[in-house]
Amino acid sequence: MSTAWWKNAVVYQIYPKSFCDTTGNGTGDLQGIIKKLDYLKKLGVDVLWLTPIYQSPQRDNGYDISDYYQIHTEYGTMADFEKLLSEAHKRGLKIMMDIVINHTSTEHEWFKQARSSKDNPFRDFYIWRDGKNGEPPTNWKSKFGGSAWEYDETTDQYYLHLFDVTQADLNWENEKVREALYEMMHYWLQKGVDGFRLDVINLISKNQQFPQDDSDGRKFYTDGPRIHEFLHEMNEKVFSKYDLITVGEMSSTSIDHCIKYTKPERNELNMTFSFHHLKVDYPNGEKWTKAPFDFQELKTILSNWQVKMHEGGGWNALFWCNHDQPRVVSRFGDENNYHKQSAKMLATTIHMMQGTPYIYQGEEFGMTNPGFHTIEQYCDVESINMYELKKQEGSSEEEILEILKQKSRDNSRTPVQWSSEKNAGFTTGTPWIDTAANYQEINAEKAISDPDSIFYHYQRLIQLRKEYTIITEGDYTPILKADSDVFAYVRTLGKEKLLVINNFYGKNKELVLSHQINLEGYHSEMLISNYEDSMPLAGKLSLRPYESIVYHLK
Ligand code: TEU
Repeated sequence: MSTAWWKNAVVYQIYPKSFCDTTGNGTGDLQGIIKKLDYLKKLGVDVLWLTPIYQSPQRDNGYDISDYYQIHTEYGTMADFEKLLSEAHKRGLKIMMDIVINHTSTEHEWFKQARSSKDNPFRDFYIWRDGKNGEPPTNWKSKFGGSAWEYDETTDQYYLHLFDVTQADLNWENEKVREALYEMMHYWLQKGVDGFRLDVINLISKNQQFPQDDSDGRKFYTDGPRIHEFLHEMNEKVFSKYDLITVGEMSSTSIDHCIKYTKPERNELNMTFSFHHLKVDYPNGEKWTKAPFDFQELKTILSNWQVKMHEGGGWNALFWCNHDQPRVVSRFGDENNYHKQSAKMLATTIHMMQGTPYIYQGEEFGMTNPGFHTIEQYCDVESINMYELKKQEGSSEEEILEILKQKSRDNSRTPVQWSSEKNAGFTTGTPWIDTAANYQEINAEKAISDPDSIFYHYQRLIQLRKEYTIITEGDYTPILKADSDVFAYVRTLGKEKLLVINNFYGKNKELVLSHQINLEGYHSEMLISNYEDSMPLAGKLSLRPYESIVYHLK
C-alpha cells in the first residue's frame, strides 16, 4: 500500500492577522500571504494552514465566526482568497482551512435568531438550559475563566459557552446543525481547498445529562459520548468525497481516543494535535503560574505518544508552536545565549519523530516571545480575562505581568519579523499588536542571507523527510530515558536506524552510547547537526551546549 501523501508532508501555519500587511492598516491580509508564497516554497513546506479568515467580530481573532461564507473584511475579499488558492496551487502548495464548529460568534445570524425566542426555529442550534435557583445550570468553567454559562434575559435561560461569552456552543445533537456545517465544508472544498484543521473538535459532544461534580466539568464534554459517531458521520458525508488532509485539535484528550480518531480504517480524521507535552510548565496543571519546565516529563510524554500511537496505528501531528503557545526557543531553549543552536536542536527533536510536522510562522528563523511589560500591550481575550481574575484574587500587577510574559498567547501573535525595516517590514502603518523589539537581529531577510541560519536547518529537515522513508515509517524507541540533559531516541525500519541525540541544556555533556545501541556492523553517516564540525559516531560522545546530531545507520 502506498503511503498517504500527508504522512510525508510538512504543514506551515499562518496567523493571517500577524503575517504580512499590504494595505498599511496594521493588520495582515490575504494579499500579504500571496506575496510570501515564494518564501514558503523556498522553505519547502507542502501545506499552508490558515487560522480563521471568515467574517468575525474578532473577539478571539477569528475563532468567533459570524459568517462561514464570507472573508473577514480586513483580510480582503473572496476574489483575494481565490487568487491565493490559485497562486498557491500553481506552486504546488496546498491550503488548509481552519474549521471552527464547536461554537459560533453570538453575532452569527443563527444565534441572533436563536436568542430571540424559545420557539424560534434556530433555538435548538445552541445549548439552552434553565438556571438553578438563580445560579447557572451547572458549575462548568469556561476555558477563558468564569462560568461556562451566560444568562440571557430575553428568554430567561442560560446558553453554554466553553470559551468566551461571545462564542456560543453549537448543539451537535441537532441533526440540522450537523447538516448545515457539512454543507459549509462542501462549499470550501468545492472552491478547491485541500484540507481542514478542526478547532477543539473533541469538545462537540456534550454529556446530555449535564452532570457536575467538584471539577471544572471538562470530563463531561471532552471526547464526549457521541464524538466518534459524529466524526465518522462527517467523514462519510464530507471528507470521503475528496482527497484531503484533516487534523483535529484535541483538548485534554487521551492516546486511546487519538488512536481511534486517526486509525485509517475507522474513517474519522488523518491526525490529531494533543497538548500534554506543552503542559510541562503548568505545575499541578495550573497554566497561570510562572514556572520552569519539567524536562523528564517532556521526554516521557512525547515518547509515550510516539510509541503508543505507532503501536495503535494512529498518526500524530508534531509541533512545538502555534498561535496559542509561547515561542519554543523562549520556552525550552535559550534565546539569549544559544539562540541558533537551541532553536535548531528543538526543531530536530520534533522533526525526526513519526508524524506530520507543523511549523508556526516565524519559528523557522527563531522568533522569540516579545517580553511585553505593560498590560496595555496585550490584546488576547484570554490574557485580559486572566489579568482581571488574578487582580480580583489579590495578585499584584507585577506578578501577573511576569506570568503573562511567560504564558500569554500573545507571545506568538506579534508581527512576523520579515526584515530590519520599520515594524519589521510587517506593515507601513501601526501594527495591531506591538512588534518584538529584537527584529533587527532576528528576521527572515537576515536568515535567508546566512547559510548557517535556523531557516536553512528547517529547510534541510524538510528535505530529509522527503529523502528518508525511515523518518515517516520507522518505529520509535527512546534511549537514555532517565538522562537529565539529553533527549535521545532511535528510529528503526528493517535493518536501518536513525539515531537522534539532543542536548537540551547549555553545558557540555559526556555521553556513553555503547550500552544504548549496538553500533557493530553498521556504517554511519551524519544527516544533520547544529555545529559546523560535529563528530562522527562513536561509543562515547562529547556534546557541546544544545548540540543536536542525527546519524543514519545502515
Ligand atoms: O484553542 C483551544 C484551546 O483549548 C487552547 O489551545 C486554548 O487556547 C488554551 O487552552 C487556553 O489556555 C482553540 C484555538 O486554537 C484558540 O485560538 C481559540 O481561542 C479556541 O480554540 C476557541 O476557538
